[in-house]
This record gives sequence, structure tokens and C-alpha cells, in this order.
Amino acid sequence: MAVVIGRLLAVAFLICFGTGLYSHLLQNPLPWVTFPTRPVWIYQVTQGVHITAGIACFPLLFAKLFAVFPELFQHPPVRSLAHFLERVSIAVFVAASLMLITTGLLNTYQLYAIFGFSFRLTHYALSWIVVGSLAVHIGVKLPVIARFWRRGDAEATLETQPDPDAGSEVPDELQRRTGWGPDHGVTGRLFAWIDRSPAVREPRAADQTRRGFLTTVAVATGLVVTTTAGQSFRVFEPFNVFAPRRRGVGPQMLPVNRTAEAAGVLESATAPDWTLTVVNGPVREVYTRSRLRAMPQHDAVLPIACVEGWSQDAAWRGPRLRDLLDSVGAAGDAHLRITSLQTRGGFAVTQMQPEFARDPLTLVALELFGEELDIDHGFPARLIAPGRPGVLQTKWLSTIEVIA
Ligand SMILES: Nc1nc2c(c(=O)[nH]1)N[C@H]1C(S)=C(S)[C@@H](COP(=O)(O)O)O[C@H]1N2
Ligand SMILES: [Mo]
Repeated sequence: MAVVIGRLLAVAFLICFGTGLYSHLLQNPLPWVTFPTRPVWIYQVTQGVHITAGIACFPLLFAKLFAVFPELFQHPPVRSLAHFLERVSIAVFVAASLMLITTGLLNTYQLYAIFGFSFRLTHYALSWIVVGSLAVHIGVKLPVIARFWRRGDAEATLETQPDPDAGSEVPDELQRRTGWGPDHGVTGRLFAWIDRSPAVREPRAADQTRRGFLTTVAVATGLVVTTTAGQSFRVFEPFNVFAPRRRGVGPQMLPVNRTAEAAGVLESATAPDWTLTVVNGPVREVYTRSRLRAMPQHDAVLPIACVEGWSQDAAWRGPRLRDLLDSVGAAGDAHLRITSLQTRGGFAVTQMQPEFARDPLTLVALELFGEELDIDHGFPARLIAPGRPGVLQTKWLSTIEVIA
């Protein structure tokens, strides 16, 4: 049982780890990594899968803890140095995993305030601790896992050989494994009682118990996934009961992550003398709204794909970023620093790699769904690029600088 659920949990963890690393790298790029910009929804899918697999970890992790619960109270608690290290790695693994999925879940509900620490750094550091202790744990448990894989042969052997214990009292398997027995006070008697459950005594009843348990876990996992995945995947939308965001709800039918008021830009973004400055060393071009409007306008249907798990496609219109970069003679491999008018909170300054800056679908968006941008969506101008997390789609643009 522990192996079966452990395997599902390991798959979910590895999916989360891979998609999480991808998201982390997009936000903390390495100079030699070039990201794909097609399909335009690539980040929508990796992040949707990340959040959905992360939510599935809750029932799976609890089921796993339940299946191995008596083992947590082994007696004696430590038998050898190797045993001690194994138990420490499990303690670290359990604590870090619970913390990892809990911080992730709270993040999808935007409950950053209750952490008092940087969500992203903590979530990232914990993921390495979990993967490291998972590797140790799997290494230590390899013999048990191997025995499970070979169980077909073992069962065949059992069937053909007479049971040496037949007729005699069935050995207290749990007591033998854990060392806890009726002599060990209340806990010992409790475990001795668990030991007497049909799951241990009668193989047929044990099969039924196992099947019932696995069905419960499957139903629980299916339920939490279908009632939250609607924020990322349209097919699940009608069942979106618990996920915090809903498609189509917000100004211009698009949810808002940080409002203009929260960002402190109500005045600066509506000022008649607003300009966007594009800088390449000593060269500088100043764009007013009418100058931006006079440039060739392009349309792009690109999603906002928030790291918090919600995503939605939207139709954007505006000049291409690369046309602005050409006007200051920026090199084709130029990296950019993008600054918002924002005065409060994170994401006021972001960076952009050349593959996104040069992409024909990367726009300085002035319109959303055929209307002038709502102030909460970044009026007068915002960036929109394919394949990037929402946090990097900077609203209320102020300056765009070539940095390398
Ligand atoms: N200047 C600025 N731009 C920003 C943000 C911000 O806080 N400040 N939030 C980002 C985040 S986290 C997301 S998901 C998208 C959401 O865009 P929307 O609010 O127009 O839907 O905007 C991004 N652009
Ligand atoms: Mo976001």
C-alpha cells in the first residue's frame, strides 16, 4: 500500500519539481538558457499542471502518512546509525513536504501576508529539500520497493508451499516489525489491537480493506483536482468550486491580480503627460500615447498565466516591442529592464530576455478585447509576451532600457 501510494506521490512531486524549476528559471533566468516562446500557452500548461499536481499531493500525502502511520512509532525509536539517518530523512521529508504543499496552496489564494517570509524563495528551497530527502528515502527503501515489484513470484511461492504457521497462532506481524506489543502500555495495546485487524489476519479481508482505502484516496484526489483545476483548464471550469479565480470575472472580462489603486498608480497612469521612455545607452526615444497609436498596430491572442494558478486567454492590440527597440538601435540579442509606474509592492521592475523581446507577438499593449486597456489591466500601456508567467507581463509601463 505504502509503495503504491508512494509511487503516485513521487510522480506528482516530480511533475511539480520539473514545472516548478521551469517557472523559477523563467523568473531567474540563466544567461545561457533560451526559453521557448511557442506554443504561446506553454507556461499556461506547465503552471496549470504544477498547481493541479500540487493539489493532488494533499490526499496522496495524507494517505501515505496514514498507510505508514504505525511505523512512525517504532520501538525502540533508534536501532542504529543508519536507522537513525533514515528516520531523520523521513522526518525532514514529511515536514518539508507538508510545508511545501501548504505554502503553495496558500499562494494560490494570494495569502502571502500570513507567511512573513518570501514565498518564492521558501517554496523553492523547500522543493530541493524534499527532492533530496525523497532520493535518500527511496534509496533506503529500495529493498522493500524491489520486493513489491517481485511480489508476483513471491505469491506464487507462497501458494505452492504449505504455510508453516498454519493452525498455530498468526504471528503479530506489526508487533514483530515495530517492536511494540501489549507490554508497552496504552500505545502498545493500541498497536496490538490494530495488529489484530482483519487487514493483517485475513488476506481476503485485507484485499478488501486495501481496495476500499485506495478507492477512497482515488475519489478524494479526483474531487480536489476537479473542483480546483477550472482555474487553469477550461474543461474543468463548470466544476470550479474552490479555486479562487474565475475566468471572465473582472474588468474587461479578465481577472486582475493587483489593482491600479493597490499599486499606487491611479494618478501617474492617468496623467495627460504620461510617456514611455525607451533607452539604449545614450540613445533615448520618448513615446506619447499618440505616438504609440501612430505606429503599426498588431493583434495577438495571448494568455495571462499567473504563477498562482489561474490563467485566461485575452485579445491584445498595440505596437510590437521590437519596433520600439529598433527605434533606439537595440541589438538583436539585447536584454531589457522594464520599469512600471508602480510605487508599492513587487514586480515594479522586471527583466526580459531577447527571445521574448524580439518575438513578433510581444506587444506594448494599448487595447484589450478591442477596448482601451482598463486602468487595472495596465493603462496606458502594458507588456504582453507569449510563454511567460503573468508576473512578468508588466502593467503601467514607464521605461524600457537595454541593459546588455
Ligand atoms: N506593474 C505591475 N505589473 C504587473 C503586476 C504588478 O503587480 N505590477 N502583477 C502581475 C501579475 S502577478 C499578473 S498575474 C498579471 C495579471 O494581469 P491582469 O491584472 O491584467 O490580469 O499582471 C502582472 N503585471
Ligand atoms: Mo500573477
